[in-house]
Amino acid sequence: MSLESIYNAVLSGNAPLARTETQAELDAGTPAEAILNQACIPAMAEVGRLFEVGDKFVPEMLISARAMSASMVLLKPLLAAAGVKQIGTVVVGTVAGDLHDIGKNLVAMMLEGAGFKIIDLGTDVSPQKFVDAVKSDSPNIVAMSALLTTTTKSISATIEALTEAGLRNQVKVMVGGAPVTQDFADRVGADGFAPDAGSAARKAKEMVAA
Ligand code: B1M
Repeated sequence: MSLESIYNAVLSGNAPLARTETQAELDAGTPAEAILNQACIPAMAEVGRLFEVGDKFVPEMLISARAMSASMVLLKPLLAAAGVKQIGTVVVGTVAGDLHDIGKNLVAMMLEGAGFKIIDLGTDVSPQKFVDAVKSDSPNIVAMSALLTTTTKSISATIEALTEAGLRNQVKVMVGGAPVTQDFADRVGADGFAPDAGSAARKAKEMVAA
């Protein structure tokens, strides 16, 4: 039992082992944040590196993602503190054309823990679906995640759709994901950018307070 065994379980895509090792580590008193930041996230980064150099393929990325999710089931209730006073509503989604949801789920979890009500639209969310959610749920923030260089253009398409629908002034837009930068956020006219889930929660609080 160690952070290394969780790392190895996620890296090798062994979901049952990831779950039992995570439980054992939690029982031993390791904080959920340490398991997430020192085992699960580095393992997924290594999966990505191995994919890049041709040593792992899409099905292996998928089984590693499932193993990370098995660990997340146990970490989620500990990361998102219960009973926090609600400070706003955030519509969250991974943009059109993009199926990556682990980072988006983490961001949603941290926002929930910070006191936001979360409306999670899932993955491959079209600009129209974001527009419809803003109309029906009047969120304070629309939070878009993109993991592919090619799908960052869906972020700008969604911002344009919000503008065309006359909703852009009613809602703040926060963006993030591996290929997204502060410079990109500025260029597409987003109100906020965060490089990781923890800073996304801080940024969202700043945005509603502003
Ligand atoms: Co894909 N994939 N993938 N993949 N995948 C990447 C992203 C890639 C970098 C791998 C690589 O080449 N090294 C590469 C993208 C290259 C690029 O465009 N620059 C890639 C590719 C190419 C692809 C496919 C095209 C492969 C193919 O089919 N040939 C394909 C595309 C499918 C599609 O979406 N249409 C594909 C498919 C998949 C799987 C389905 C197999 C699986 C996803 C499963 C799932 O999500 N349920 C998968 C995986 C697992 C990955 C890697 C290995 C891991 C992603 C992940 O979960 N990371 C990834 C490599 C990598 O990232 N190093 C890769 C862990 C997660 C916690 O981090 O998502 O970055 P991340 O989220 C962070 C921050 O980015 C930030 O906070 C999070 C937590 O701190 N953040 C936000 C995220 N959203 C935010 C929003 C915010 C703020 C912060 O505000 C709103």
